[in-house]
Amino acid sequence: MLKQMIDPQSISEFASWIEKYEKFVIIGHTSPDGDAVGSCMAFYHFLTFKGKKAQVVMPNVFPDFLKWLPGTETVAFYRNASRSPKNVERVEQVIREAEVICCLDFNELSRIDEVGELVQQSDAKILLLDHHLHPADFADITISFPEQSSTCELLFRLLSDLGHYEDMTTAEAACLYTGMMTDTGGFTYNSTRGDIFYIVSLLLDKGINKDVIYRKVNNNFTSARLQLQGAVLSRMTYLPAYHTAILTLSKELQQKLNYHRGDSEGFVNLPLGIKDVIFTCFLREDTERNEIKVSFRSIGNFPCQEVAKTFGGGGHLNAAGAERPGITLKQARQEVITVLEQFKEQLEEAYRAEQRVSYLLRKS
Ligand SMILES: [Mn+2]
Repeated sequence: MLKQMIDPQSISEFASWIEKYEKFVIIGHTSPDGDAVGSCMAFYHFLTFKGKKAQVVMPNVFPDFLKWLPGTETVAFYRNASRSPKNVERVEQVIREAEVICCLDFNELSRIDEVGELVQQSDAKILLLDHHLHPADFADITISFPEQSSTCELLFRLLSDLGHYEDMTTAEAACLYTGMMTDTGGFTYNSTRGDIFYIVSLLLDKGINKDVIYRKVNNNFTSARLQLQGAVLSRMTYLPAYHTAILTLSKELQQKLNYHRGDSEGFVNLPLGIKDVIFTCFLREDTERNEIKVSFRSIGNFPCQEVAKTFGGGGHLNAAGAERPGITLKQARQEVITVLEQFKEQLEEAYRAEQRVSYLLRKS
């Protein structure tokens, strides 16, 4: 049995909205990932099953490896590659007419850019369902559990609490599984609780093929993308004294290897595969703006957001980023190395702590 987490009052209030209202809009965050698209599409299937008029809205497009998710052909994008005003009008209209707006996988309206202003102007009831820290106070019902692996895990709980498990389709289960899988890196982090796997087993009982889902999401690269990865890795700077590795991607290399937006997604994680590396940095020269995009990742308790702050950026403990306008890639790399010196003791401490972490899950 799943332990009840969501408070019964939120559940019954949302159930009453389903009774009362017909027009639902479901919104995921800008640059939607597997959890955003998965949770939005699962919610769309659920509300459609309930006989509601449901429309998923995304601030911008999601990557190709998520297009197979059932129902994505119905999504309305505020911005797409062609920036057509027709899209904007369509989104403005559905949000204007919405009676209920469901905000999934983000914690504040700034995470959905211009769409956030439309939500603010709307009179619709708002549900926020999310697992990011510090949810802003803009919803009528806020269901926020930062310790959940994913919004999809939380949505599974909500749908079960609403008595929907019996009627859940394979399509819905596939959407929910995708979000749980992608937000935990294929169940390699943020996923040490047993009930995550209990939920997975309930999703498998709905007939999904998790092996195929894994392949659709992860084995979907072009050969050019893999070649780009090889070129970036061959230029890696490894700094054992700081337990750090830095990757760079110049404009020149992007042109040479026919780079497309999103092709370097996930590169920042690659050096974490090196024994003894606990902190990584990926620097990419932007092709549109004169700036360097900076991403950081760490494992354990080394705080990425503290490093990002010194570059005017921000983020979380294990993932953060910044933008550095008006400098070269070389200068950016030198800046990082200089800052690493300030964090040297913290890096060493975090590295030592990581060595002490046990494979045994201590009950907290
Ligand atoms: Mn998420």
